[in-house]
Amino acid sequence: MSSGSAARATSLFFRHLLLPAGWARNVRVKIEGGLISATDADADARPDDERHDCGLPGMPNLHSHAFQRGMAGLAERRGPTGDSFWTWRDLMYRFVERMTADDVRVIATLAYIEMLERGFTRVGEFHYLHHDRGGARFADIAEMSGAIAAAAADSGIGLTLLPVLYCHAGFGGQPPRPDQARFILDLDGYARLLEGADRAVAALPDGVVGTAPHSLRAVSPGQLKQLEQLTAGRPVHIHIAEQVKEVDDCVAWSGQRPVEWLLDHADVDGRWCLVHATHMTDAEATAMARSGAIAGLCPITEANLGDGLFPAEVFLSAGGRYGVGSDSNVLIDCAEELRLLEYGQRLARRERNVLARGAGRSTGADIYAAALDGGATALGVAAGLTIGAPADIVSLDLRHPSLDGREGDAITDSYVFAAGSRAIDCVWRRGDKLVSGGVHRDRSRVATYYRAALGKLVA
Ligand code: NGQ
Ligand code: ZN
Repeated sequence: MSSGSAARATSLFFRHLLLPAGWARNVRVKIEGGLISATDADADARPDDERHDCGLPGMPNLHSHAFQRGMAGLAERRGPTGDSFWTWRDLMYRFVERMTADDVRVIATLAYIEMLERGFTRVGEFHYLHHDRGGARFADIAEMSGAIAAAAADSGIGLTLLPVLYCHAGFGGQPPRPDQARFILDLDGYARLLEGADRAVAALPDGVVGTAPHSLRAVSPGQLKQLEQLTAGRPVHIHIAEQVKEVDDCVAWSGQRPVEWLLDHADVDGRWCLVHATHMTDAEATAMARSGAIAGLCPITEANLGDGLFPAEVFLSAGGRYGVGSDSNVLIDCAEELRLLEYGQRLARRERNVLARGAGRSTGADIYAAALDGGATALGVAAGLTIGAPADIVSLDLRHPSLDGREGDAITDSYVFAAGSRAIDCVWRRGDKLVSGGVHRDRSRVATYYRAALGKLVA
């Protein structure tokens, strides 16, 4: 990533800018060393200011498995019997079998470029592909973590790396399946991986390393406790209650439902991100909200995999916080995640404007603000365009017919529900303009490598 423009002081001028307090007019944003040093509203543009119509803070993408971008669209053909999340997972395992560290790096770089083009400026990479083909150990246990960090560096996206502990095939410590061999670690290995991940991410300007017990299926209660001790103070992400079978298996194993079990057996607080948390009783949704944990919602993937619908109303009325993730990366698009989040609720409830926080409030603006705050918290960084924060900004072209003449929250509504990511013009990461006219500066070069890698993998 070139840091030419990030190094010196620059100023951007926006006719409309979404600041933490809401939309402001005629804002000069001063950027020094990639960080915001001032946001002056109702200002006059100066001759050297780079002028834009409209800017929003870049959205954190709190849950990604970057390598799955390589199989986008390749799991949509009906199989012999009952297609489900579990048959999809078998296909996904087969796809990952042949991937080298170089393949992962190239596929992740393209995925991250697309995230930047579609409104995300930081990614939480839930990273569990640790070993070489056939489960062979790399000389450096953090080789694959290094490939992810390199993809973040090459694309310019902010990275919160979440090295995953994956030990078992199911509840009660079931031995892993052969096709899970590339994921498996014990706690000693995990401790070494974490050190390697810290080293890999230290090369990035604002990298964060969290921790991720994969799921209650893959990690035993004893391992979860040890992991908590090993990783104190870091963001903790876990997949939970995504599928009904997982809930049933958890009840058969423990007598409790997954979210119920977790809240009873771990110190779940605001450092935690519970990814999916789809299948919860009202009591679980209320207790989860009160714990302060962030719900990691991935509407496009949850729809694609047939997971089910998050109990948003109960969760939000208990004060729950959420962010969004692109998970399987079958389609990468911030506005589309936010739109589908609301549309799922509308379809199920046969109501409108479900996620707006009260009468007279804008649905798009409330979802955008909630996902910004929840996503940043989950990824261990500050939210929004505040002084001292990285200048991670997405500009919209207000000449788009669906945005023409819009002001204030109507901009957010029209972006999320009408124009979508086609209205994205430029994207800055730490003050560096990576995307112009909706296209990342390295897209075509990286797409060439990507096609070569895929040509080999999808033969
Ligand atoms: C994953 N994906 O880690 O990529 C999982 C599948 C598993 C989702 N849960 C693997 N959507 O759950 O074991
Ligand atoms: Zn996931």
